[in-house]
Amino acid sequence: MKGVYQHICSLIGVRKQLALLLDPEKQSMVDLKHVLWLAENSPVTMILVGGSLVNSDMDSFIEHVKQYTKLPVVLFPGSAQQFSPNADGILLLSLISGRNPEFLIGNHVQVAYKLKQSGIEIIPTGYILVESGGTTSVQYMSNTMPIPSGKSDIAVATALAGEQLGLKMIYLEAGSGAVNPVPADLIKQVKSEISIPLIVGGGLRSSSQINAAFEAGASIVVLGNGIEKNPELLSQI
Ligand code: 1GP
Repeated sequence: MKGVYQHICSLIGVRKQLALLLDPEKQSMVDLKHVLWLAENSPVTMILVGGSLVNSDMDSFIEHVKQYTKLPVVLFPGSAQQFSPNADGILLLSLISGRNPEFLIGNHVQVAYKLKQSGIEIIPTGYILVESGGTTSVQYMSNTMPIPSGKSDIAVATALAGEQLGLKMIYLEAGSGAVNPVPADLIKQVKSEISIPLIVGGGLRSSSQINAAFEAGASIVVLGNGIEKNPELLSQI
């Protein structure tokens, strides 16, 4: 199989791509077998695994996920502790909207050797938090301020700087369970300035919100809470 990043890039402009976010702490809330069956029969192209607070064993969770799907499983770590060599890849997130050195480079230094030894695919990703109508877990846990949702010029310049630094994807994040998703106009403006894939997530709970994100230019839309609450949403998209 092609690498995950190459696979994502090859599908851009060909079809819409969803990423299903599974939080190991909330595994009891979903029927994993059923959700992954729905994912296999939907536009989902990868499974993301991670969360703000993960105490469960990532190795066994990913093993469990892989029993039910052939989709690539990619780590979406909320902290340096969230690692498993069982994953196919990792979104190596640098929180470029924030000014907390630990989330820009500190955590990365701590896990650099472990990542190299594991041999898993590394996808360097510029992570941009956008204000979404309330304090989100990611905002609180990272101790960073999101970019105000009305300041798309700052979001665009941040994404552009990420691309210029050599990051391979930009992730526009409203935060898990966000009151308001990233505004379509902001997605559109960021998309028009960058040439790397654009991931959008946070607070997307309906087909119309998901379609609006795609229409604005998202290459990949991430769904977490929306699927935990209503797995059938996957078959409606
Ligand atoms: C969170 O963008 C993801 O990091 C998904 O958010 O859980 O709100 O879908 P939701």
